[in-house]
Amino acid sequence: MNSSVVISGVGLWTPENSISNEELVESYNAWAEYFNQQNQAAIEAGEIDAKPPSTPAFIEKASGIKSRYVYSKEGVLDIHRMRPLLEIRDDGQVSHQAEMAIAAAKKALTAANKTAADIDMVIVSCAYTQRSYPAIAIEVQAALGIEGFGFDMLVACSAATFGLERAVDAIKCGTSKGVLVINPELTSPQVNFMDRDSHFIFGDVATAVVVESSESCTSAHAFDVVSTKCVTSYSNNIRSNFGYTTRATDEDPYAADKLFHQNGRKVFKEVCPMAADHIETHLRSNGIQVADLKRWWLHQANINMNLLISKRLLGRDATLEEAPIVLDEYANTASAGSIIAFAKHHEDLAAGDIGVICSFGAGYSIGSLILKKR
Ligand code: CO8
Repeated sequence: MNSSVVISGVGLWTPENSISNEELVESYNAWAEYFNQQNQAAIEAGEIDAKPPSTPAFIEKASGIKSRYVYSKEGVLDIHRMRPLLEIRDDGQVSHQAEMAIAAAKKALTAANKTAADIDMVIVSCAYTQRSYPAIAIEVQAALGIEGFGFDMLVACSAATFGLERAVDAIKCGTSKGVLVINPELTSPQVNFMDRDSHFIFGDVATAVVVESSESCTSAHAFDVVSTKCVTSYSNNIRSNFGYTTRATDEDPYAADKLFHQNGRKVFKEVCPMAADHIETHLRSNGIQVADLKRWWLHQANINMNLLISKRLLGRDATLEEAPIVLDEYANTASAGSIIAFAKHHEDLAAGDIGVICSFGAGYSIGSLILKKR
């Protein structure tokens, strides 16, 4: 029998702390009131705009988000700080992002029925890494006792799917026997909690996936990777200018443009048709009809985007069973969103059932994997 590349295990690590819309808005509104008081003269002179209040009702209606998890809750709701407080760790201690990655990786290994000896490639792929080098992936590799190599990848919201494509190709080519693709999405340090348009969007989480050959697979819940497809198209509508060169430009390293910012409306309008077309083309090129899909593990940025994409393809609303939503609880977790949906909603599928993982976001970047339950 021909061997195939399989996803044999997935791990999800969820932080202990969460912040509801109500808590977040109470803090933002208190900060906005304080800002407006402090800047009353400039606001009255028309030099700066007053900060408008945020509302939980807007957030839930516009995005479907009800709460988000945070790696560190300390400092986020403090109106004199408005950013998380992370404990300083020295170089000999495990870094924050590696800690998240290791926790998710261990769960994925257990789910895949594998040990460190079965893995020889570690990809840490996410929207940001907390340092440039040594790679977080190499720190994780060492902590787990994996021989071989590791590297970091950054592709914003499509980091997980793009990393998985690299893993699938490595198994296909025979350059690796087992790959861990890990997405430690520590987004909260990059969220502008003083911006009402985006303060509610993101949450922290870590996911991990084991990719191997069907020949070595002993997992109870494995999926053949039928096909992968990645595409990018340059856009400035989702951007962060954070980077190591700021020091050399004498700019404010904490300015709003150094944090996540976007033109959300444009993103919505441009990315929905791109993602729908991408999924349809990918399925068609593999001789699969949209109606054949049992499950859509879609990127979790906005519930209205997911409804629009699935409706465009199906001609009707997808049910929650077909296209599960996790963003109500997790918010947008950058590249991890579609993998959380997969982690929570795959064990009920029967042999032969087909599903698609699809991410879409900054770049723009879109990545999809067509999976078939073994
Ligand atoms: N409370 C109350 N009112 C508000 C608020 C608020 N918090 N925010 C805006 N409003 C008001 C606006 O001022 C506006 O008022 P008016 O009509 O009077 O001008 C009205 O509400 C409507 O505002 P919008 O047009 O902005 O609202 P939308 O319905 O478009 O919803 C969204 C905004 C939710 C942002 C929506 O546009 C959206 O989800 N778009 C898609 C965005 C998206 O998917 N982006 C992907 C980003 S993630 C990614 O790519 C990864 C990046 C890397 C990770 C980064 C980690 C930090």
